[in-house]
Amino acid sequence: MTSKHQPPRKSGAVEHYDAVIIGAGVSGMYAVHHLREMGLSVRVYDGASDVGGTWWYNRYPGARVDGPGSPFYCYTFSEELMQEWDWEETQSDQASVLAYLEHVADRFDLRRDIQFETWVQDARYDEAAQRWTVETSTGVRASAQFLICAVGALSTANMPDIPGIHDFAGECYHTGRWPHEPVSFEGKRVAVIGTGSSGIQSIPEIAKEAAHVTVLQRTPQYSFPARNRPITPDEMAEARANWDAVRAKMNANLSGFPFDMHTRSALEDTPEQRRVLYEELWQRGGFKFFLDLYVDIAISEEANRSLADFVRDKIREIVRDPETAEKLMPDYFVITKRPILDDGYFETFNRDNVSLVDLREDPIERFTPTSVVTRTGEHPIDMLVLATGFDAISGSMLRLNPKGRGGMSLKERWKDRFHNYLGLTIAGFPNLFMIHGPGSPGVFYNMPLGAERQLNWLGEFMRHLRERGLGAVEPTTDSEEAWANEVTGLANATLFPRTDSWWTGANIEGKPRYFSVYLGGMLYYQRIAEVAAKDYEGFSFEAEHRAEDAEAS
Ligand code: NA7
Repeated sequence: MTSKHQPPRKSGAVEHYDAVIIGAGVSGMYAVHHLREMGLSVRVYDGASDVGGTWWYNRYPGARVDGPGSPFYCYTFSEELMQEWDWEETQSDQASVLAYLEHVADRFDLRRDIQFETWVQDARYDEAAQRWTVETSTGVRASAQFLICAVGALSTANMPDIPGIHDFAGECYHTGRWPHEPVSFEGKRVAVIGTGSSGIQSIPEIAKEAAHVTVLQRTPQYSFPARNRPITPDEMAEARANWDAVRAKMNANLSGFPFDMHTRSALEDTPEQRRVLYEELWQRGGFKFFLDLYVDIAISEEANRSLADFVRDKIREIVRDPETAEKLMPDYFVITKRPILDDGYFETFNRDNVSLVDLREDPIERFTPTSVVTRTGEHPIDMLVLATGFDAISGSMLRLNPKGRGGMSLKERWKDRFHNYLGLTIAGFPNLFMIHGPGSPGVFYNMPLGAERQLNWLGEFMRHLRERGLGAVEPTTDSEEAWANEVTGLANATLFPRTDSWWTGANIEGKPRYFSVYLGGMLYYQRIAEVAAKDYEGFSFEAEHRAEDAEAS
């Protein structure tokens, strides 16, 4: 299918732009808008057939925003956009978020600079020309001074390598690659591998329709009630009326949402007082649970244990069969895997058509064309749902595998560690910029707002280069090392690195194991502003090559 939005392009021709942007998700969309406003010529390539990125791909049943939610998971760059868009629920479903992004694309006429159904197959830096050349799956080639990688932190699907999985003859879907056509579970025996957000959101929905659901669980999860509800017209009107103040609060808040920050330690309260707070937050539900918690839940083992015990008690209370409840019992620090919001997940195990296999004691041995075989027996199935997550944060950059100075590939450069400076740039890869890459606050921050803030900073950086006749910029390896120490120092002050999670890369075999997210949240934007104020400290610059120099070399 050729995208309806695109004029035909001539195969083999080289097109010239100021910036090539890879990805038309939340970040890439703002990149087009912002850089175009600055007067740059831009071109975006995306493999999907429309905008939305992660929200275009993740169409599985039950997919919803599971962060602090609407109306604050949104762009902030346009007052009019906020005034005209009505969010309907606190935890917007995938279709609503995608409808919003489609509206943004229409409103700001973004699609005219986006080429869909086009994968960037190769991106190479040309040292003489100080430009990037990209080759695409449609044969179009482009050259640009700047390469913006808006490739998504959760977009490279993790496909489990289990003996016989390719022989399975029934329907098989990864949640992050869900079909656009309706999927029917009616009368089917469905196995779901994975109990992260995608599994926990989809399992209750699948169970409502399927004949039987077998949940194949490798790690039990702490999950919290989403308590999704309609946003009232009054709430929407209030957010609009106070938009300037709301936006200021979002920018000042550690995680980018308009809420007050809490400073109380769990250890200042008695166990009874803690339980009262946890119960109140549990009943209210939503992601605000985590924002209104004690400040040291992810820092102090004792504080953490108090919440972990509370959630374990809730699981025992909800799940009627004690054996199943024990299998669902997480035994690591709570919230050190990405917190999950659910709509009746634990209750689903009280249904007659749902069973749980604990893969730690009963691992999958293989698939046959009609079943999954675990150590203790065979489970005949008609459908397999892979809710197995992503090669997160760094995975999509590695899939792109750009080649920098001297043809060095990113896979080579990132063999042992995801070297970067400010989560934005990589030594040896001049003029390449990452949005939500490793070393940035990315997935620990309100992502649309984070993309805006990174891109606003980058826009100024590009202006700085152009005004001074600078052709190329990259960080020094010393500044990369100092940044890595800063990122690791923040992480090591918490319990996060002590749990296996996609934040640490532990979900992907052979991946370097360390916590690669900058945990300072909003402080990051102060840090990058300081770097800019010090004449872009930590970077090395190259003057623009004159055309005749480039030709001679
Ligand atoms: P996650 O959170 O990475 O969850 C993936 C799940 O799949 C998790 O339970 C994994 O167990 C499990 N998994 C992965 N590979 C296997 C194999 N080979 N065998 C058995 N189980 C496996 O991905 P999601 O898509 O749910 O969520 C990603 C983010 O999207 C989410 O955090 C939100 O930010 C939105 P594990 O825990 O690794 O033992």
